[in-house]
Amino acid sequence: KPQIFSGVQPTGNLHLGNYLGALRKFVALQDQMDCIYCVVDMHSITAQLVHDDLKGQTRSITAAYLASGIDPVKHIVFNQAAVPQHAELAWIFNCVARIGWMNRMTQFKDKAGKDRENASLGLLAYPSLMAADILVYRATHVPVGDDQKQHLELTRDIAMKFNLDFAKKIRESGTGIDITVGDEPVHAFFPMVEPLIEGPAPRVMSLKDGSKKMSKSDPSDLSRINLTDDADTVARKIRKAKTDPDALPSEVDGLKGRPEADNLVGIFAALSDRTKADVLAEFGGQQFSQFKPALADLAVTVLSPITAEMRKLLDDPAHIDAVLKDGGERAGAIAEKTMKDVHNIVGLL
Ligand code: AQP
Repeated sequence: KPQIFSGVQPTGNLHLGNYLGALRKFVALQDQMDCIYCVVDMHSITAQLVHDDLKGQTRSITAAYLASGIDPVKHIVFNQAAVPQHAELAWIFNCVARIGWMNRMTQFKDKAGKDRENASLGLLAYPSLMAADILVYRATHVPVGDDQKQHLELTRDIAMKFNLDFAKKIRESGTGIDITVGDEPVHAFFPMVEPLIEGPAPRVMSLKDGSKKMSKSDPSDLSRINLTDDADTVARKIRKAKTDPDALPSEVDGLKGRPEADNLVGIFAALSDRTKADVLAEFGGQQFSQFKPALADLAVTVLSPITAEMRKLLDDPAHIDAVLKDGGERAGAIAEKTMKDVHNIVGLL
């Protein structure tokens, strides 16, 4: 049975991009697969080391998982630091991955900025830890937003190099699996992960600039819809969202060269589980002054029950901690087994 792994960093408030790129997909996949959803707290100290309330932020993302509808009993919800095997496997992957691979990552270039020499070593090695997060469970499918595509390709490169470099040891250990890479059958230890990115809004863009992704670190709060925004704020942000002067087209082709229009139609489609074509069949020919209020109503209808439930859950931090503890123990048991096999394959006594 395919196994899902994904995670969200406990940095800042979740926004609509995180919801549509990650949480909503997490919930939808629960019926089909075994899912492991992590709050990746160790990732959140790569770009900024000291946080005012990292524990509180971890509880808040956990509350968002639960409020969105993730079932922590049927599936696993936990925080990364509770399972030390993530860091242990990341160290081994640091020795598998090449420095050149890391230097090419666009997220590293964006987050490190011009002063790259001064970025933390952890920020450079972020993709190794992400590969370890996934592969310590030998997960096969990873629901993420489009911005994580490059990191998942690197995860495949790391898995592939490990599988090839240790091919003889993997065979001798008897712990390998038969997979196909391209059309080639390969006896491997780590699977080749498949990203699950598709959907009408794989990369939700800033409300102020259709060429930039919606992001927690954008200095303008008007650029994003936070999960904690009240109905008036959501409506105001959508009203003020950048658009062009033309009416909405009737067909998807008409969105080409209109990034802001494309973004808002994509958001509407994703929030209502429809295709962009379907949304344009309803709104094509209408002005943004008509479309924006409908989008605001839809966003509030979808997000406000989640926000309300999150607030309720956060009133009982002991419950959240109990969910994380239980999830950490169950995740830890799987990770421990993988690391025992990895030690054996690598030759660590
Ligand atoms: N704009 C987005 N559209 C679609 N998906 C997105 N994700 C993030 N932004 C968008 C997805 O959310 C999940 C969690 O990502 P993360 O914890 O790594 O957070 P992030 O990517 O650091 O979030 P931000 O807002 O982009 O933060 P900054 O500003 O720090 O870079 C992932 O699945 C991601 O793809």
